[in-house]
Amino acid sequence: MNHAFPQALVPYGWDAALQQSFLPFTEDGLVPVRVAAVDRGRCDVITPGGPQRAALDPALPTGDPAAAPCTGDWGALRAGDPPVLAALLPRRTAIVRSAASGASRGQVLAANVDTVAIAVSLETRLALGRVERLLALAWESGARPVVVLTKADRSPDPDAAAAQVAEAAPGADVVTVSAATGQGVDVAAAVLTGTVVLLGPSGAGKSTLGNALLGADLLATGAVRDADGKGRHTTVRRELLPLPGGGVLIDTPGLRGVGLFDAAEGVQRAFAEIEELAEGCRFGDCGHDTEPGCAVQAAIAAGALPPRRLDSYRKLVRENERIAARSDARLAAERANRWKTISKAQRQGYRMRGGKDKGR
Ligand SMILES: Nc1nc2c(ncn2[C@@H]2O[C@H](COP(=O)(O)OP(=O)(O)O)[C@@H](O)[C@H]2O)c(=O)[nH]1
Ligand SMILES: [Mg+2]
Ligand SMILES: [Zn+2]
Repeated sequence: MNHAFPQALVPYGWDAALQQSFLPFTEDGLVPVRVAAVDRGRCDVITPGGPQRAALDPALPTGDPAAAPCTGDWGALRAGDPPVLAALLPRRTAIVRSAASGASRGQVLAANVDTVAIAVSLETRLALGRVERLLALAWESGARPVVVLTKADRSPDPDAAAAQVAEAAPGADVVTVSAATGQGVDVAAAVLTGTVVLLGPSGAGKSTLGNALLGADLLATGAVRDADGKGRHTTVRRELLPLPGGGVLIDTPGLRGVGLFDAAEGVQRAFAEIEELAEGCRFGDCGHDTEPGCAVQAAIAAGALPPRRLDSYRKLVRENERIAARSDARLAAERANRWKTISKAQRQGYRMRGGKDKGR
């Protein structure tokens, strides 16, 4: 039996803990792999012997977008023609957004991510609400968020922009880069560690930054089409690329609208200063509105908290509650359906026992 440590997977993040959790699969003769991309019922995996295209074992939960294999997953590959991805290892972190359809399910964008780089272009007006939403998503995932302000060469005052973003990103590093001049790329490389995923709208400069970090033009980039800053969707799929200083990069296609999914804790962390202020409110269930003794309103009155932050916080809390209610409704419906199926089977059993069976 081969219990060798797959050195070739170390640049992709393989470590002793993964080796440990893989032991049962080693005994079955399976090989450790990292999933680079999943499409059309197949996947690209990195094996100790290089990349391979594999089929998905029908036993994998492919129907559930929250549990289906995705970029960044570690798994076990069964040799064959084609090789088959037979199982997934438990995820350390998962970036989950609400799936497009009905938003009652979560969809995993990437698994086992250590650092979420939120790309924000300084070329266009700062969309702080979007940054806050992505920060909540990132905190919820268990990964560490970093805001990367891109295209510094296109901004009249990058420092002022960085200060504004920092106010909307408590607890997160904010770095400023320009791929055009090379400014800040070394700082970004130093803070973006482990498995790094680039998130942000199309045209934000994710792939360009990715290439600067990779030290090679491996990712396709696209010119911004027009003045509204909407880019073309140049990045069509997620990929897994080892970084020269260690770590792995996952580029993503631009995310236009990202819905939160079950992200209450992520929202709390993204608005940590409001949560902290709320500790000082007179009422434990203060709505931070017109209640007497509200420490949050007092901070706003004193100019210590931008009112925009409270609005944004409220919006994301409400959105998250709405989606939680919908997914609760879906679970209840699934339970009811299961019950219907069970009682139907029982009725059929009763009919059989009742002698209506014609003896076939
Ligand atoms: N001036 C300038 N342009 C940039 C910079 N980074 C990216 N761009 C341009 O912005 C456009 C979109 O970049 P891209 O990396 O494809 O964005 P993505 O959609 O987020 O991957 C491309 O035309 C890039 O050349 C930068 O630092 N400075
Ligand atoms: Mg791109
Ligand atoms: Zn209050």
